[in-house]
Amino acid sequence: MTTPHPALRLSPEVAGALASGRPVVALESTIISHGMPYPRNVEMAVEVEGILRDGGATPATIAVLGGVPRIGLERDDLETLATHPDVAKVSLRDLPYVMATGAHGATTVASTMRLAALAGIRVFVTGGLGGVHRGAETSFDISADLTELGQTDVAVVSAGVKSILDIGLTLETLETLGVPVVVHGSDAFPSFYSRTSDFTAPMRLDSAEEIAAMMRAKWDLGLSGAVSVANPVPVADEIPRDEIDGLIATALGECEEHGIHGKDVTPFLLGRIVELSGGRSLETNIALVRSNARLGAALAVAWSRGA
Ligand code: PSU
Ligand code: MN
Repeated sequence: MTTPHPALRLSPEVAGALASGRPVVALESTIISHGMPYPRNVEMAVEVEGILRDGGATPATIAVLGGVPRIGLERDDLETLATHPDVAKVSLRDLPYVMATGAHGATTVASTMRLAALAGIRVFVTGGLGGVHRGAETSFDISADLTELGQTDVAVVSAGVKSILDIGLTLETLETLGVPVVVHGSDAFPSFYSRTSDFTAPMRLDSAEEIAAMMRAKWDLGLSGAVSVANPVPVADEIPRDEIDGLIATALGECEEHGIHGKDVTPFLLGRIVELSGGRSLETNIALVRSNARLGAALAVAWSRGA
């Protein structure tokens, strides 16, 4: 096992599970603080930890609290992340700042991946990845999630890439960065709210065991970086593309009108899509995180069997 980096504070439960080689799954916290409204955000966070436990894995929600990177949180910590007015959205470059200033920070996919890897965790469950934004040819808005996927050895389970982003350019960038993109149980690349997109699955595997074998093959060869696992939203919870695309277009237009840019773009768009859909997109978002947690637990179990 990897010795956790000394700057991290692991909960006793997570430390114990890692030390004895039991399955552990990392969870991000930006989805709590900046991705969903209260109280659904904290309810989701607690529920997803329960799903991981039921699936045989120890949950390790990751955030920076009072300047300390924490791996594995208590209920009170989740409540703080869900309600505190000054929780920064912390991507990789923000980590040193929140640590030096003793602030609270909710970690994105990029920073959660890095902290998970520093703790020795290899499986991470989230909702949606950041990527190349539409119009990136002029805005240069490309999420640091992508560069981190290119360099840190963690399997990241998501529901694909939403069409607030340029899905095609995001997939091209992942290819350039050497990140395998494997779709679980489907021939289509999923677009978060919907099971399909205009793109086919770059790779397909139908079981957690096969995905774990791919992780092992990649890292045994010394190929660094993530394995991106895209898990399509369950059929019953999907919002058809023609319905969600109109709402996304409206939200994107408003984003431009208000001159919103940088790290505020994704939270703004997610919040507006929840409002414009009358709350339906939030229910879909929660359903897909639940489904990702079920797959992530199975993947962590398969990984720890062979590790
Ligand atoms: N997509 C979602 N919900 C989220 C995010 C993305 O459906 O909460 C968050 C994740 O934490 C992701 C981050 O890592 O937004 C990407 O932000 P940016 O585009 O600023 O890098
Ligand atoms: Mn950005």
